Amino acid sequence: MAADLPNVNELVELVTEVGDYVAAIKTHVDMVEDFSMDEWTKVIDAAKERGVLLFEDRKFADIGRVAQTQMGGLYDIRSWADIVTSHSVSGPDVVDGIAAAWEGVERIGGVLLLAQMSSRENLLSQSYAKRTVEFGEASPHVIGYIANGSSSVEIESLRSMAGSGKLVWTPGVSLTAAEGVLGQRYGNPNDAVRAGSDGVIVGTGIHGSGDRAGAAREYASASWEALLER
Ligand code: 6AU
Repeated sequence: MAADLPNVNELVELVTEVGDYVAAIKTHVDMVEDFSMDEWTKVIDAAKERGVLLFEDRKFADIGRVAQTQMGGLYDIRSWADIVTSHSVSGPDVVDGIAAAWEGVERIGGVLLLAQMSSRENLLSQSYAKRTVEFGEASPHVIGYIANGSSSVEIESLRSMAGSGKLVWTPGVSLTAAEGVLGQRYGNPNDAVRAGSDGVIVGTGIHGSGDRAGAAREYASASWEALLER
């Protein structure tokens, strides 16, 4: 679940409402207006209480040494995130930098590499996705890939490149919308899972709903039913 909300209390409320229906809470910690490490502990505790993984969608993209440092800093992502996202544009060492940061605080976590994107006219070509999967295969820290949830064809292609040893998680899914704002594209969660997605990443479809727990339950059951059909 993509918890794209701008303050800590709202995030805690959301985690409390939907925690039973989701596997992970995906955050963008740098959009939180009232961030302090003390306040953030409330989000960490709410996720822990419900057995939900914390997934910081940081989309690292720098050289390994800098990514290692960026896992610390004000947000100290290394101390609470179980999963982070990273681009592969800078080469494979970005993943080693992220892993070294976790090692430095005696934690381990998993990296999801962006092999595709859901936004229109993005530059992540098929050959880029293929190289990304090769980087992922060579690293024990890469647990899977982000694929374009709005396209069954792209998900199928990524799944066939990735095999069954790594996860494929897909943003860009909605039960109601085909298009989002500012170039976001959506596909149906059922189609995405049947095409090979192991987990749909839903933001607006849940946090923008009048009944957020009900929406989370609907996305969970749509994914589960599709998985049984796969
Ligand atoms: O359901 P939405 O459109 O409200 O939110 C989708 C979420 C956002 C994006 O930052 C993220 O998914 N996302 C990503 C991720 C997960 O890395 C990649 C991408 O290609 N498209 C995308 O929307 O929090």
